[in-house]
Amino acid sequence: MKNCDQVLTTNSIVTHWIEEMAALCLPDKIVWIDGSDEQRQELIAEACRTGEIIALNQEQYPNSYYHRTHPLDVARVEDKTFICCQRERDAGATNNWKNPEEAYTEAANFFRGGMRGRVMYVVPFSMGPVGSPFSKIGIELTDSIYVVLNMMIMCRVGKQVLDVLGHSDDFTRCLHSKATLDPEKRRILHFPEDNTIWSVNSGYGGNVLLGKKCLALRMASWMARKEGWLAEHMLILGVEEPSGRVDYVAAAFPSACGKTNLAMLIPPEGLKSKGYRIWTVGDDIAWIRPDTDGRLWAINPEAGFFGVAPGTNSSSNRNALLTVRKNTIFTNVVLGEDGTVWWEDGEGDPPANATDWLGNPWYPGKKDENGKEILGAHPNSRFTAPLNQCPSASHRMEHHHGVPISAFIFGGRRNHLAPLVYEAYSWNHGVFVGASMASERTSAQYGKQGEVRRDPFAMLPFCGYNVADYFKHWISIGRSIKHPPKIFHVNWFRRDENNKFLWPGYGENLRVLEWILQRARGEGDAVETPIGYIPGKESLDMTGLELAPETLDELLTVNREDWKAEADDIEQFFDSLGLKVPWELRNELEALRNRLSDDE
Ligand code: OXD
Ligand code: MN
Repeated sequence: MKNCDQVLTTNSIVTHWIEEMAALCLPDKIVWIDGSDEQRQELIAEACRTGEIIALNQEQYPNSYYHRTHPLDVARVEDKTFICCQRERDAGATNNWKNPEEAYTEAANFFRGGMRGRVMYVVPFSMGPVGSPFSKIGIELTDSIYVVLNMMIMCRVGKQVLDVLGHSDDFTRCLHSKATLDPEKRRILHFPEDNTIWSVNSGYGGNVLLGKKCLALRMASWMARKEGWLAEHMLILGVEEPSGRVDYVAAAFPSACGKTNLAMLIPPEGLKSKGYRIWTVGDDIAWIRPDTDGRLWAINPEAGFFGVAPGTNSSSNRNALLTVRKNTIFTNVVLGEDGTVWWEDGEGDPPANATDWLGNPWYPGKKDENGKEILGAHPNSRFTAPLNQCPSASHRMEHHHGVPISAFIFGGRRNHLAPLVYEAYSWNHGVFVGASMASERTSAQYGKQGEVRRDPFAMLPFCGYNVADYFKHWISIGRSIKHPPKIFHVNWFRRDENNKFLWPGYGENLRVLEWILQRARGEGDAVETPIGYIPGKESLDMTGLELAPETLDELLTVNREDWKAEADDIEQFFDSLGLKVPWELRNELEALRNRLSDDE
């Protein structure tokens, strides 16, 4: 291999592909990432020298660094993200589609010569424990040390991955170049038929850490359908009961619903003193397979957290704060002259002589020329930190078969409609609940306040194939296993007539998880409603929580008129997905309508 000191594999499929990509991008040099700490330190030194990253105060944040992205490159770009497969209908109504030949040709122009004067790093990575039958291998070629360092936290990276790959061609070919960072020429392209991902002209996490959303969700969902498993946008956590028994749940929520907080939940005093504990397996992605015991088993394919910083504080998520004290990369937060970091709605006061995410001098309350407050940290600023540093990290993280799932939980932000929790009547009803998941926009978000955005299974931007086929796949998985988990829906965000949240949330959510797990075991008290089972009176453990009985009643109310309107809206949504929406879900919609009209 030209301009390369050391090649870490004799797999000629790998080396030919790298040579081909190098001939396109024209890097000055090729460097293989072996996963050693020694090489990592060299990369850190190089990136500090060029200013790509800045060393933080090493006493307060050992081995931690700071990075700013380009101001126009701060989030995932759904309008520049494409599924490139032969038939447009395989991408479905919710994905952008491109013909693969056209996509390659256009993007090759953006990649061509883009690594001149740069190094191309070869990052072999495993999603899931190295060598586990659940895991998938990828190799990312990138011209960004920031990407390499993040990948080394988010996945298992290094020579041992190539050893497991051996001479196989079963790896995802991931090509990334910052190129010129031109937003117009930004493309995030998935070629599921070629096991290939191309990402160009971005340096922001979700677009460039190709193991995460691109491989572990979009590509993996395509593979999972073919191979009979599920790749889901779900956290996984274990609830340890006073008896020592641990049961695991997997939960899907749209962005901005506190997934990371729930994954690291700290039990409230009343339940902690009884002996409850939470074990974090993952905060974002779950790969789930049927096993011979008739149950579904899940791993978290990632090894780290790429979490949103603003709003993370000791009451919302103390475990996250404890996780990011070392070996962490902070992106687009406030940087103090003393090498400390800060973000809005975080902990303590901002540092003196700070600079904001754009690199400008910044102090709290700073206003722009129109009198509008300037935020110090970008709302989508992030921390990247190793999962095993989390105080609640599960010891089963490295287990090759993962954990058995007892319940699936879907959720969203609904101001008035959905009760605190309800249980689906059956697997297919649960799939219907997942398929019709939605959040209402809050004032801080895009679009009109209160407008409902459907986000089936929280997979809208991440399902790598026709979402209607994806619903069908869920239905068939349920049919194929002996002990399907029960399915629930939660809403932590219900408000009263004064627009105040009715439920305290955070650690108190464990009270709801407790009921869910009782129900999953066939215990616990429940009441039938038209939308599903809700907790019976006194079946939620309220030890240590002051909540007026009327508030709990309000939290569990099901308003038939509101739900009839919801059913109409779900029908419209299904219609928008084309003709392939499974009849089983149409039946569930009909059954819901019938239950809503019964006994009125
Ligand atoms: C994420 C997301 O960044 O879901 O995890 O948007
Ligand atoms: Mn996510």
